[in-house]
Amino acid sequence: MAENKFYGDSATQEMRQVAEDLGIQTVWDRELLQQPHCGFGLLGICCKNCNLGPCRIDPFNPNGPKLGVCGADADVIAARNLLRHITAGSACHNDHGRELTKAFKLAAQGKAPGYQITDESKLKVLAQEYGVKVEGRSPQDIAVDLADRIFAEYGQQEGELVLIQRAPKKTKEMWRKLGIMPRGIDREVVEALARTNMGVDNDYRSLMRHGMRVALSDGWGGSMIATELTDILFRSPRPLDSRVNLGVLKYDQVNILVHGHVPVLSDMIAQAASDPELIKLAKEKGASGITVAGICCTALEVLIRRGVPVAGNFLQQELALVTGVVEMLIVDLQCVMPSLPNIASNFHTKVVSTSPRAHFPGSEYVEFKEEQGYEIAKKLIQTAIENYPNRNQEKVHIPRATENLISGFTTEYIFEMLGGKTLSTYKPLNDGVAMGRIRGVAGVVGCDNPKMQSGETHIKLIKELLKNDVLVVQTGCAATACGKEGLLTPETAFKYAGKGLQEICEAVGCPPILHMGPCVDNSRILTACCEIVGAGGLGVGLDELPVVGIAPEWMSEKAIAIGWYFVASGALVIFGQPFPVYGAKNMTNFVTKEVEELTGGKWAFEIDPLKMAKITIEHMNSKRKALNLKPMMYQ
Ligand code: SF4
Ligand code: MSK
Repeated sequence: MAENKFYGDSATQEMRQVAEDLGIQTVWDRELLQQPHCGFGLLGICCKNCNLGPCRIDPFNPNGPKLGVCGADADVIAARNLLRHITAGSACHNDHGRELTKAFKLAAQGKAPGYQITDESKLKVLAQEYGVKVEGRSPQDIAVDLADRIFAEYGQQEGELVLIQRAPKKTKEMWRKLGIMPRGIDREVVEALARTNMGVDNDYRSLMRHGMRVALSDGWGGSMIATELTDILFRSPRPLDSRVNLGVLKYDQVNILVHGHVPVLSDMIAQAASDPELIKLAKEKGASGITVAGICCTALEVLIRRGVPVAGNFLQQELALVTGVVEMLIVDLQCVMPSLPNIASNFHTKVVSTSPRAHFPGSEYVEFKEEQGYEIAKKLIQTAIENYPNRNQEKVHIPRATENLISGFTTEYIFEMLGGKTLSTYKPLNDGVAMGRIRGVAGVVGCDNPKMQSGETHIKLIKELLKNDVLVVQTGCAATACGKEGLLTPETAFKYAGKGLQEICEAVGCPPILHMGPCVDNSRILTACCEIVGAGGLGVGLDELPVVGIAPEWMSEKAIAIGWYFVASGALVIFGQPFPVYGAKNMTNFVTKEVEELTGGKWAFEIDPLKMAKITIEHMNSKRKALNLKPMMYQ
């Protein structure tokens, strides 16, 4: 294998070579074939919202069209397109929250035997926020009422979301003043689609204001609901050890991969895999046991609660199959490449799709129903075991690379970590920031993207942030990228942390990078920011905090939605590559400058990881100055 022919972590490089040797096309090959990507698309100035078009604005030719057939200019076209991206991304998270609510209600009613309420204290806190009576009632009765309230919030037409009330007063007043406080969850999505139809909302600023409302209904609505209910159903995470990268797959075991996002499925597979009957069957078939590992965010759901190893992030989903040792790949939805059944056809691997929302031609379809969750999971695992003898040993290749990682830091656990069990406070963190030991907090999140360096952007960025005393919180595939580099172990991370950050981490016993879970758990970052404001000394609104959100290798519309709910909540958000907006001058100005006057947050686009770090540090410094905090202690 030629050294460094491919970029990325060593397992990715190794498996890309194997794929090439087998003549299997992967995401990197297809990305190359798309180059150069369409300039109009990249700039956000093509529109096919009606049959007067499709239209495109031509910024390259002075005599080219500057308006669509209907008269829409570049700003309107880019704003409508962007609003549709935000909406699709939010819809995914919101629908995920709906799925959790459904499973939660069925569990409470005793109709989904494999599921149960495991965190009663969190249930009570959430129920009280939703105005559900808790005193003298069983957890099941509380949960049924809570589920109904949440379902009603999806269809709510007027008023305000419940969980957004967690935000500081100043921030909520800003949203009300701007008219972007979300009224319901589904209604904001529907209104966004209506507004972007030809000839409805023709003002880019108004379209963007609604974009923020939709995004807020995701972050403080659907995503936060998903996080809360997942904790209540499947246990609230606490830090635990596990392993990451393709080397977690085993030569002598039945390997089952779960891929997608909604833990209703993956958790049940993880549970059923330790069923003695199934382990016995695996042994009868010649395997030494059953390995369940995950891809993408569903991996992180079962990682943070059960310590299930992570086989890989988004870009590694195809490579995982190329190992030739995967007996079954079980998918639900989001970020699941349509190419998988075709790649699996080169091996004995069975691909099973399970969601009525997400069908994959070439896969088997087994609809997952919570009512029979455990039975279905068992049946799927049994089929995977029966497939083990079909493995073609000549095609087997597992890369060695794996790393340890620690994950499972929640808003609540950070309380405990900082204040001990008796003292519930974020104050030590705030003091660390105020005294100049910690510069600020950066959320390094999002996907991995073949247009970038397959994870390397994350690594370079994070090392630079740590060096400059920035505490890092992570979710999603960005976290997996850092895990693969060994950065999610306290020892490795300490190697790179500045002196001030090290002192705080040592004093409170936390690593300088906190893995908080999958993408929906970006809602934990929102609630942690609320706690920081609540602990005092760092301003009274979210916009005053020295925090920055960064998605260095974003690819999904969900990342756009997440970025927007942070911008609407007052944060600077940096994307490695711009979302399609640069062809529209006023829109570019709006997202990178003007929006700051409205919410305190804004966008920056920068591909170079060291420059990303510089923008982050400068932004934190300016927030520190505005708060009149002490200079950084050691720099
Ligand atoms: Fe063209 Fe306007 Fe129709 Fe878009 S909505 S395709 S810009 S005519
Ligand atoms: S899975 S949205 S590639 S983080 Fe959440 Fe990873 Fe991005 Fe999908």
